[in-house]
Amino acid sequence: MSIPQHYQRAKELLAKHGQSHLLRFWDDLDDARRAALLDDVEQLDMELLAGLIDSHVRNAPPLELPDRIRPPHALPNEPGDEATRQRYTDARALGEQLIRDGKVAALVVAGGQGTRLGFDGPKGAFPVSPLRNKPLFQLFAEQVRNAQRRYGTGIPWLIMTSPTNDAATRAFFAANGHFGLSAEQVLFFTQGTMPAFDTDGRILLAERHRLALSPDGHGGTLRALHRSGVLDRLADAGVTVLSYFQVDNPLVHVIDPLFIGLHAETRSQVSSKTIPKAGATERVGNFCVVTGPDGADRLTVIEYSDLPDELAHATGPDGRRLFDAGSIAIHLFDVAFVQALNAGGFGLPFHRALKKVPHIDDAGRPVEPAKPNGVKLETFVFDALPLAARTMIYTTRREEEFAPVKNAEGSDSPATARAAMVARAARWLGRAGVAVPSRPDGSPDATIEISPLLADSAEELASAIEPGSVVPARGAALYLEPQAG
Ligand code: UD2
Repeated sequence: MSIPQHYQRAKELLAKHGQSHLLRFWDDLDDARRAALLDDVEQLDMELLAGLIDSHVRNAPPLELPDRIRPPHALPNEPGDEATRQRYTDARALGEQLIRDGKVAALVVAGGQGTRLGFDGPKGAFPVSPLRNKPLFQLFAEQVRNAQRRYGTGIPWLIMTSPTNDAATRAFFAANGHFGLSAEQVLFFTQGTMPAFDTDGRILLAERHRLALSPDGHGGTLRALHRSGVLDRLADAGVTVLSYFQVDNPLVHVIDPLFIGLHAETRSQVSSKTIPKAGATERVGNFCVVTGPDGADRLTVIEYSDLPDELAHATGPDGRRLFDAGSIAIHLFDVAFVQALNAGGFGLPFHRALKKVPHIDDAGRPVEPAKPNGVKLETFVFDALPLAARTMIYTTRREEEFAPVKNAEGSDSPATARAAMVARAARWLGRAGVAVPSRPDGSPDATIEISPLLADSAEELASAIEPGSVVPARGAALYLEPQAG
């Protein structure tokens, strides 16, 4: 189709939906820019958007919470009795076997824009480790390499990017030799986008020839996996489980045999890790149980902002918080489950967020808003949980697995993540019989970094080093890595 034909089609479609202003600068554009603009317009699913503009953009949709929200059952971190101890031992062995058999792939969602961190580049390129300044992507890559060596297998690693950071992410991996992984095993795929709107429901222009588009939320992962063809490729290669995590968490245990084994043993379709919340209203999702349309119990996540106060603060007879299972965005997804969702043409619900959206006004002048001016629509991956018939939650420990890098300073910042990495390294050394000097407040008085190539758990570190071989001096910097040769 020629540009004039495309233009005619776009013009009619946009007029029908009250979005003709998107072509306002057409006459000023050269051919390349016209083509780019038509490209953006053709990406829009106008039928879907028309409904959402009514329900989600002009007004905030009413919060519809399910009836009878109950706390979930989560498997404990440590087995409390002999039967559970045996169960965990067997599950770990099962998980290890699945990894060895090439059934497990890692999946990181890295499509977000990292605006809060103020870092100019893909968030995974952010240098975070306390001594070597390894970027987030390298910490994950080294865990994958270590697991491959330990289990004598290949582990595909899927990286979800967004159109904004895809090229930069690929270039970062290429420039760093894929951090020692083979280029073939690192599979990039790109998530979809949604336009940003003003509060009257008009789509915003980023430039005269570009719509203001942003990633469609991490819920887009499940569809993009399918649309990119990556999901079927993995299934053909025999992969059955995806180990899902967010790019912002340097402590995540990328390939966890116990978690994977428990997932398989319970025949779960989606499993999640949880931690006890730091406070009733901590800014993490809350795992809850609700009744599905079929009358069966379903696991769901209710965002901190949506959980009613009386539930957030509710306590049981023993005085403990009832809704205490925080979501740290670590999940296992069965490949067959994700395939079935896509075959059924599923759609996850959209969530509305009022944000600062830079754009151009009707005269083409750039607008840098000082306060939220636009509406973005996103889907969340955890909204797939209630679609699963079988789920499992395993409790992990915050200090072992959760220190997200979200803000430039203060809580959940590079400084808090680095401190958590050092504290965990010191704890692992302690478990291996190495005494680490501490400060009066109990924090380690040494800066320690353990290469994920050496160990990704306390147990592995204990078997990798001799207690007398490492002596951390007070105030020293100590980097532990595998010995060459
Ligand atoms: C998320 C969870 C929250 C808790 C917390 C743990 C939501 C809505 N809330 O909070 O419950 O589990 O994480 O850290 O998710 N991303 C994409 N594409 C997108 C949007 C996000 O890949 O379109 C990635 C992003 O790169 C990041 C992750 O998803 O790795 C989380 O995104 P966020 O920082 O927006 O989530 P946050 O902090 O609101």
